[in-house]
Amino acid sequence: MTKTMIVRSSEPYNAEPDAAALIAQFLTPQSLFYVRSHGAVPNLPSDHAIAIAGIGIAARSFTVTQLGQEFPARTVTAVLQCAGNRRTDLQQVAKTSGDPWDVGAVGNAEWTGVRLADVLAAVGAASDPALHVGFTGADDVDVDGEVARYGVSIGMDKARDPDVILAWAMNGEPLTPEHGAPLRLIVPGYAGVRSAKWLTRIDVRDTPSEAPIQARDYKLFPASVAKADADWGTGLTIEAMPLNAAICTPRLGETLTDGVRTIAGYAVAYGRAVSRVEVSLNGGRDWQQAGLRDDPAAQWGWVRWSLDATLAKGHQHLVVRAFDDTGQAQPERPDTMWNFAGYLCTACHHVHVLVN
Ligand SMILES: Nc1nc2c(c(=O)[nH]1)N[C@H]1C(S)=C(S)[C@@H](COP(=O)(O)O)O[C@H]1N2
Ligand SMILES: [Mo]
Repeated sequence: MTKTMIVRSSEPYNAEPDAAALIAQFLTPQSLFYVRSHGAVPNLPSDHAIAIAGIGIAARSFTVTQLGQEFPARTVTAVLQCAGNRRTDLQQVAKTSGDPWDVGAVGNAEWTGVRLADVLAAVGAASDPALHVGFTGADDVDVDGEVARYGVSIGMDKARDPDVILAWAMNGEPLTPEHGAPLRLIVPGYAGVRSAKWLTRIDVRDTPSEAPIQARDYKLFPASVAKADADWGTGLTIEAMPLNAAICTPRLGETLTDGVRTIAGYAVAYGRAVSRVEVSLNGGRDWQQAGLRDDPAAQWGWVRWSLDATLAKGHQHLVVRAFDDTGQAQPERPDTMWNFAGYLCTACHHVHVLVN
């Protein structure tokens, strides 16, 4: 790993890039792409076979090579973001569980593989929207003391979306072991947790996955619920991701010299366009429109934005807010969205700096 990665946990290895390095390019290189693994990285051979089985289908297994031979290749540009991205903003409100991610548990990559829909059709899976498609990884993970294989599921409608892919490459290079080699799922628009790495098994089911990652983790509860009281069946299963934006430069607590400074970051609206991004230099009283560096209509990708602003001396309170194409902006303050697991911090991002 390069020294631009900031390690949030060494075992399992979890790391995010330096925020300025993250937005230096549209496609995030694998070496700068955050790593979020719940257990040890398994070492799978490149000819490892993935089994597909379940309701109404002719069970089969495919190696990555076979998938590439039997189905057309598909490349999708999509953001992958951990539901815990920006958790530190919620941890400033009150303690939460989970790794202290800053703004870097997100990346934008070009993923290549085959459509999950094509593979499901080839084994005869029904298109019934009441069905679920489960995914099992090769890694064992510990969820509150219960150790089990990594397992998640998505609904059949999403599974049949032509942009959901079984991917073997990222930005034109084979996946590295930490990003899921030889094959992972990519579910554009959904929280990173659904994009299972190190796939070993796909199964068509009539219920969501019962694996602890699906059943008792990545659920959103109101602020009034403590972890000890959580009724896992009632929490919101985090799937489709909401509008988010963050300032990547300057960083919280940075000291800058006065004059014209570039304020820059990313915005992501998942399936919607980012209609505008605004920056405030005075804690949210007045707003200026930032320039968008990337195509704001790219369906699953992110938009990097920047604003050259004149900063006066003293403590300055910078804020960013994005709007999507429904005209909706991010909530103003993180304290309105605190939850015990620190998920989905999508509040306007506030960064305090000292200018002298
Ligand atoms: N098998 C497996 N898949 C997994 C995980 C994992 O721990 N094991 N972590 C998930 C989570 S929570 C996220 S945010 C993304 C992170 O993908 P990355 O490490 O390639 O950035 O992978 C998801 N897929
Ligand atoms: Mo995640």
